[in-house]
Amino acid sequence: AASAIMTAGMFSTASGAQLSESSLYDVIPAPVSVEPASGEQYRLTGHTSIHIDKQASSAKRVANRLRELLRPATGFALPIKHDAAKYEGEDETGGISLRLDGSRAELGRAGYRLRIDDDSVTIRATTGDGLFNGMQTLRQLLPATIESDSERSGPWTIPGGEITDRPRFEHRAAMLDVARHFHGVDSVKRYIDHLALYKVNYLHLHLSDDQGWRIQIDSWPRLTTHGGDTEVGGTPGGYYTKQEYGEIVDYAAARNVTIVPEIDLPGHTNAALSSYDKLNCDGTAPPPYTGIEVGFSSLCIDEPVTYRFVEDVIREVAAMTPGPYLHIGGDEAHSTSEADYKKFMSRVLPLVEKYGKTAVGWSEYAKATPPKGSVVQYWHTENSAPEMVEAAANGNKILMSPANKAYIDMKYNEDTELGLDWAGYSTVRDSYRWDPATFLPDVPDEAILGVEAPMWTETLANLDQVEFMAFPRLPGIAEIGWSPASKHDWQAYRQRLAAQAPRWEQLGIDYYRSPQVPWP
Ligand code: TNX
Repeated sequence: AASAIMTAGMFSTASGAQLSESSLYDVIPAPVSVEPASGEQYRLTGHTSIHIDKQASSAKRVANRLRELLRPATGFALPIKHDAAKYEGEDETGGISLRLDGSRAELGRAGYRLRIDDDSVTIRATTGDGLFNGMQTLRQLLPATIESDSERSGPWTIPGGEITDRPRFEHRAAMLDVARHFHGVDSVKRYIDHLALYKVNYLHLHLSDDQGWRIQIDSWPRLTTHGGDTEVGGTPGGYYTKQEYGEIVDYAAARNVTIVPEIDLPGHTNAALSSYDKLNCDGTAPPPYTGIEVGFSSLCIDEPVTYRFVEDVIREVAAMTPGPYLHIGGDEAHSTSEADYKKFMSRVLPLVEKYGKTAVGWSEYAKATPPKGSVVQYWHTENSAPEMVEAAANGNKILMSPANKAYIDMKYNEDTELGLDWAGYSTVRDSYRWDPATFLPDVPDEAILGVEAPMWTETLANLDQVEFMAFPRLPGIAEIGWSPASKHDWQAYRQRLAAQAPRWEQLGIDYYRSPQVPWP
């Protein structure tokens, strides 16, 4: 048994002494409570089946995903069995059980309890989301070769014990800028897979900017046929058709990820302005832009056509977005006067409400006093921000993305070829060692919605490059968003992070081998 456990935890700790004990701890984000049962372990075999309650469709969704995850490497059939009556008894099924009977008081909506002993594995939760989160933990407790897309020999052992877990913040997000460089459907799907592994549950897509417009809008077709053509550096861009966007939304939903679309307004709009003469104050469309400056473009604030345009876009984007949020940007509108900015936002914010969505905007839009319940995404680096304190007092929620901590497009150090450095270098430790609840000490904890790791892509032309910037920083941001503050511990984290590397290797992720981490 000991050697089998060591297989599971083989890369897990630098301190070999606790090897067999520690493998149940090798989970990112760190769970709330971990109780190893040394000596116990479950072994996945060709006889293992997955059990769900007969009528539980959300459990069915998770069971299907679990089977999809485990099948390629194990080669096992892993049949899904529907127990005849609603399950009430002990864990006597002998397989992996997914049960929607967890205690809500203890686990909340997205938490789970995972129990592993010699005979069975049971995940309990109150919702399919909770089961899904438990499944991702289970996945990380299997040997890294479970991520292989071809059959491997195992043995597929899982260390025994019990994990009880629930998220600190409901909102744990990543952003991908598909405007500066276009990233196609397959790339976005792959990024979603990475997010799911670390229980990140929102993906914000930055769908428009000066350099490109990436989402089909039927009422304004030139946005994509002209505005989608280009990207930074002058290489061909691209865009998502409505059908492709729907495919992304569905793929994400199946992995517990909600898409948050962003149409950046009223600045960052050169691609739109370039597509239609009539959107410009002087009636003349500017040429496409393929550089990386910001702050030079603005919609024409006093023209009625501007608001027909914005309403059409918001209506169409809202209609293809099942999630609650619509991000309207609002950042770096340096070519829009403050008075115009407020005038613009006061007309646009009601449109977001009209089409049934909650508005999200970058820091600056707080000055337009968005309605109660709207989300302000803090991207500045200062630890004091009176506008955020005021926004919180006005009933807004603050989503934390301070650029010096959460921007994973920042270079790791002066030798990093990719990325930008305007917010400073950001090491793996820097991006991990901060607390979203206390970064702005004057904003009350209850106002903090969660955390987001933006990935701007001025310098990132393909997903391989995106992955190099995301790994290993993204799992750290996921952990500070999910795990209780008491579990944030850099020394322990760097060990657990190192243990993820064999998994990334199986997944074909090219990551940065930071000297701060004791890689195997
Ligand atoms: C600032 S921060 C921007 C983006 C850039 C990014 C690069 C913010 C809301 N806007 O337009 O892409 O810096 O790191």
